[in-house]
Amino acid sequence: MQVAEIHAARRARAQQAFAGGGVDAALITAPANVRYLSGLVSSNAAVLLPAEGPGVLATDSRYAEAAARDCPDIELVTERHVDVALAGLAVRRGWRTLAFEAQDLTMERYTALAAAESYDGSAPPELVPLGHVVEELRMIKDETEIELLARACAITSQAFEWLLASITPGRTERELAILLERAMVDLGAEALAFDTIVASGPNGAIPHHKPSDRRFERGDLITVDCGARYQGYHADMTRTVALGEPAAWQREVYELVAAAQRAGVAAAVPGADIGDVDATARGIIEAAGHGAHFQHGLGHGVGLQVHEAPIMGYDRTGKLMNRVPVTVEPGVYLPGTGGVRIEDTLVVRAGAPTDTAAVGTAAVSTGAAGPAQLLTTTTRELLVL
Ligand SMILES: [Mn+2]
Repeated sequence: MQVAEIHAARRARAQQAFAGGGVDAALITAPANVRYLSGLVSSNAAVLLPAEGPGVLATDSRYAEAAARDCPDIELVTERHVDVALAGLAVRRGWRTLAFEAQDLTMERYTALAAAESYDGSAPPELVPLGHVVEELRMIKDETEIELLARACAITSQAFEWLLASITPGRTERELAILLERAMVDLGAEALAFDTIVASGPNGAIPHHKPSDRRFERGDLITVDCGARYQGYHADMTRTVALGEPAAWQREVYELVAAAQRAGVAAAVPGADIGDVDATARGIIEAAGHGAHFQHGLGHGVGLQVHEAPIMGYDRTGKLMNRVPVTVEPGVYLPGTGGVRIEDTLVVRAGAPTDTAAVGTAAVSTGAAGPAQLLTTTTRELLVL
């Protein structure tokens, strides 16, 4: 399938998803959703999708050339106020009920969209929330998307493995983060998927610690949470390593988190309830008396955003499906003492991918761990440096 056809097929699926709900057209404004439906990467763009028939893309003059090049199959409007331009077009075409993405539109932009002055004498459209229609479509990835995600994850694993030689006493968290980020870019990352976390010693107890000037010491556990972005797709991986021979408690906590992580990966199968997957991993940590030391969710979807549907937590419902990439990232955090987190990005699979060569990863089979396809491949054994 040509790239333009992929985006046209996605728009058709989005139309099917909201058609029949009494909505004449949908205004898509969330940047990742606009990119998913049009192929355009822009900080100021929107897509107008009627319930039936071709859609319209709007962006401003800074992106007009890219839009003409990358999105040749969709009508293009070049305007600075993309929401109002497309809503005006909808009204002129008789599409009176307009669904909008309440999760994205600010109050200020909504107010402009609802204002009579925006419509040159016509009545404004009736605005109704669309819901997370496009985010739900984005959950299940096609093999092309999985290939890009696999590339982002391969860069991440490779950069991390290169970094291990630089984890030495006296090095600061900030220095290590910069070395890793540079390595990911050198290996082909277009950007970072998110700000790198390096948490050493007692800082390991803070799940989203910001790298500081603390110097590594022998006896530290060091948690590194990192990811490369490749053609829009975000990798997410965490490893915890020991600097010097670990104390008994460090090894014990590590083995506990590793067991919970393996169980979570094994439970991530098509049809599994996401609350149950969380509970499977969490139950192991709770049984060891550390339930209170694992307060975040087990994982999340990854794709055009680093955190996207499905969010896997103890208070979440929904089912995993074939070709849904997620992270599995349990942790144990001991305030004032330290912590361990182990995280992989993986793809929920009903079976092996049809063309493993195209997916570009050696880690298709996870053996006893279950049928998931692990995209981040660095060892999960405790590395003692
Ligand atoms: Mn994550």
